[in-house]
Amino acid sequence: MKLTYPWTTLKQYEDILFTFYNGIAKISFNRVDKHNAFRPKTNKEILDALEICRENQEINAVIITGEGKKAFCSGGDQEVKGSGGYIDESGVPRLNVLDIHKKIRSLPKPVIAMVNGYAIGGGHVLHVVCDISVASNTAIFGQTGPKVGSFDAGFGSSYLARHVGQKKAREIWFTCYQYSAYEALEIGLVNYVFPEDYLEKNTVEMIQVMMQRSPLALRMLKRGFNAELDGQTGIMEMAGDATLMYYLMEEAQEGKNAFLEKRPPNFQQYPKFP
Ligand code: S0N
Repeated sequence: MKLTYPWTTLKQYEDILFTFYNGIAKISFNRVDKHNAFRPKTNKEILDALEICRENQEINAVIITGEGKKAFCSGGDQEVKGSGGYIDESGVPRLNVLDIHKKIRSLPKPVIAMVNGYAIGGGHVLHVVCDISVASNTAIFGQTGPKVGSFDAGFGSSYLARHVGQKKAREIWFTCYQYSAYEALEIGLVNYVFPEDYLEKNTVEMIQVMMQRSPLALRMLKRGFNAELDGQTGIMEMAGDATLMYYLMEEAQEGKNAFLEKRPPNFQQYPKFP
């Protein structure tokens, strides 16, 4: 029997569930009849939920998962794929899953992919961009792009190669093979494999350990891990957080106070660490 927690709804959506338990937000794809494939609306809802995760002080970490027993996410909904992207209600083709990749990497809190079944295509890329991936023993991983007429040459390939190495990443994309949870574990694609019924329990317990650590330390570590791959954007994110910490120091307060008090600032009173 699946062990779960008393999650409460944070906000109602059509394509996802967005729930909360004990400092953790959970975003679940809820398109079970399509193996949790995403359409533009799904991605828009996830972007909204992730923004709430960023702003809400009670949320320390985020789980991304899929409803049902079969799929985490099977990627872009092939039924709404047009030329130029996935067609939304307005008829405009979009590739807005890329905004989710950026948002997950930018979110100053840990994001954990809890892979409960198929993580395929764009669904596979989603777990790749998360900070940590845990899988049930029933999970199946793989890309399908070159089989169905798409590819992700962004994080879906470059960051994947950082996890599993260049040769394996090319194999994953060029062949579109599918990999079991234990194969994924062996090649460094996931952090842990748990029995299906214990997936949520063990994931939450792992996050509870992270929640005992300093949030600002985790935030700066995430920035550091990202900066190396993200170039100037990654440096900007890390620099932004360095500025945040500087603002918290008396030395920075002195500059502002001196300006408001119409006096020269006295920065010499603060230590210069060697
Ligand atoms: C997952 C698979 C292997 C499972 O096979 P299984 O168990 O045999 O189940 P099925 O009978 O195939 O599926 C059950 C029902 O679910 C529907 N369904 C499954 N996947 C999708 C899907 N992606 N879109 C729409 N419907 C889906 C099935 O049709 C079936 O429904 P019924 O019962 O009514 O027939 C297998 O399902 C599979 O291979 N699925 C397709 C996986 C796939 O190719 N996904 C798309 C991959 N491409 C992307 O994700 C594109 C990513 C992308 O677009 C992108 C790239 C770069 C930059 C940006 C983007 C972007 O997305 O914006």
